[in-house]
Amino acid sequence: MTLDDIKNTFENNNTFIVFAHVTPDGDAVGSGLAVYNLLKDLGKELEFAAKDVPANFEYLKGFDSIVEMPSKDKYDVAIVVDCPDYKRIREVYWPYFENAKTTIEFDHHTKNTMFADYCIVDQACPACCQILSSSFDYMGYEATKAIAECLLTGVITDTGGFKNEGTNMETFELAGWCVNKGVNLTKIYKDSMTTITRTKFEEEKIAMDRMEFFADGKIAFTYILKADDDKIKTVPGDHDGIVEIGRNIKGVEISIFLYEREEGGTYKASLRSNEYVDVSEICLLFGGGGHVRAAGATMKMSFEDAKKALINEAIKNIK
Ligand SMILES: [Mn+2]
Repeated sequence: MTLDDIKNTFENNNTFIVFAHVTPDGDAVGSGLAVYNLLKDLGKELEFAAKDVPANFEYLKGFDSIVEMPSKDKYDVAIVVDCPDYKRIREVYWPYFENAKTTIEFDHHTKNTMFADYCIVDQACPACCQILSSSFDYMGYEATKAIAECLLTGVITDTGGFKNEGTNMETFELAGWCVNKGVNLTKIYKDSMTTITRTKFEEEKIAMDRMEFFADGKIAFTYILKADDDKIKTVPGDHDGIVEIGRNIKGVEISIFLYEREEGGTYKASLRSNEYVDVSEICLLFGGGGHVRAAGATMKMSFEDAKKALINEAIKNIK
C-alpha cells in the first residue's frame, strides 16, 4: 500500500522539504507543521517553506522554524500538503519539487491531479490534517501533543469550527483524541478561529459596508482593495474568513469575496456556498479550485471584469 511506501521513504531518506498551498490557512500550516514535527522527531533534516503565514498560528511547535526559502539546493524528498497540484505551491518552490528524488502528497481538494510519486488523497475528508492523522496511525507513528495541536488546528479551521459539510465521526474522534492527549481545545479554538487582529476587524467593517446582493439575495458580493490594505496596514491572514460574512446571511447561497493582491490587476476570489452550488466548478473556470462549498481562484483582469465574470457564473448556478 502507498502508506507503506511512504513510511519506507520517511525511514530511508535524510533530507526533506515540505510545502503547502500559497497564502496558507490553518489546515495548510497545521499539516505542514505536523509533518515537520513528525520527521524532526525521527531525526530527519528538514524544512517547511512557506510565505505569508498568519501569525495567529504562532502557538504551534515549529512555527518559528518556517523558512521563506529552502536553504539547500536539493532535497531527497519533497512533501506537499493540502494542495491539489504542485503548481499551486509558490512558483519559486517548483524546482525543489521537480528535483526531489521522491515526491509525496497528502490532500483533500477536489480535482487533485495526483502529481506526486505517492499520493494520499481523500476528497471527502474535511481537512488535510485529518488525512495526516489517519496516515500517521496506519504508519505506526504516535502523534505527540505538539503534533496533536497541529492536527487539531487544521481540523478546526477547515471545518469552520466543526460545522462545515464533511465534518464526520472521525473529525470528532480526532478532536476527542487530541483533548485526551492534553491539548487545550478552548485555547486552540480561540487562537485559530475566534480571535481576530484589530486590522482584520477594520477590514471586516469595510467588507460589510460594501456588501451587495444579486439574484434576489441569493448571491452576496464584497471586496477589499490594495488601497484598503495599505491604509489599514493588514497582516497575512486578515482576509481569511471575510467571505463567511456573506455566507452567514439568510437566503444567500453563494458568497463571493474579491481582494486585490497586487496593484494593477491581480485579484483573489474566495467563494462559499450553503446548500447546492459547487463553487469549485465556478473557480475552475478561472484556473482555481478547492472544495464543493469553499473554493478560490486568482484572476488577472480588471476589478470590474473579475466582478462581472464571477457574478455571471454565480447567477448561472442559482436555482
Ligand atoms: Mn485544507
